[in-house]
Amino acid sequence: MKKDEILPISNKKYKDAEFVILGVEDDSGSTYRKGSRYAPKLLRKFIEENKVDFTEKNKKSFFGLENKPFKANICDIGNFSVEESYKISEKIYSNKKKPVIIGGDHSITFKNLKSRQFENKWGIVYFDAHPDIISSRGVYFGSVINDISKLKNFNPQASFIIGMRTPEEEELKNIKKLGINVITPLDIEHYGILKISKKILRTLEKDTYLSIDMDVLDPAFAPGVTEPEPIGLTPTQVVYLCKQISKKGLFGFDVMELCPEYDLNNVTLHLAYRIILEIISSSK
Ligand SMILES: [Mn+2]
Repeated sequence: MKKDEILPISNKKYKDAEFVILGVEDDSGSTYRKGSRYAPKLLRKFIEENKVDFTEKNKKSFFGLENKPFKANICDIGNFSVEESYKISEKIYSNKKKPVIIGGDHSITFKNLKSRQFENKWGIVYFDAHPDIISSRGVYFGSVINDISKLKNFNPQASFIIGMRTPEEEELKNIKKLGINVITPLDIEHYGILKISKKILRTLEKDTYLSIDMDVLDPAFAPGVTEPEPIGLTPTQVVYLCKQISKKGLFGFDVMELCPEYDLNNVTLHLAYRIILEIISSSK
């Protein structure tokens, strides 16, 4: 890995890092637009070329409402194939560190969670326009939540799908069967973000994983995704909720389904990077 392909927020060696960033260059689990495999490389290229630097030396070190300096211990280890990423995730988890995965298609979330030993009950917060809970087919980007539901100690009642707006009939049945919580964009509009956020924080387990499909955002903000759907969340809503959840504690997170070929002026890549930074900066 060349030095300019490592993100500027990488400030520690692996052994001293709490967060370990890895890109996974794979879109074999996608059946719609291909191209998310290029996202990790192009995101790094964009950050390097545009000098998007939020490290303290650049003085842009303040995040969110708390104006907290950006002080997390981070090691960016580069980009990998999906097969390589399983072993890396296993190591990250066994070393009690937190993976930050840049996708790639959404099936990578399940493929890497499989590498963790789940000793306690745990849940997921899944930001996505689609519930990805198909059960008639497995281990692809439409079955992620159903695949995850079979992992040890998974608690669907302490899990959320946020931003859903295009479920299939089969998926609505599976949501009910599993008992997973769903929050739609209209729920956020109706109840207000504070009320929604309190409900999420009340419900989560101590062990929580956060997964973001960039298509949870409205295509006006994030056109460069695999499967865009109108009537999505705003960046501020996503970041607000993610920061609250991150403050409570996460054992890892990912940002998936970026599709740079359809992006406009790299706005989706830029937003994805900022979301990653905001989550890390709020971590407890
Ligand atoms: Mn999706």
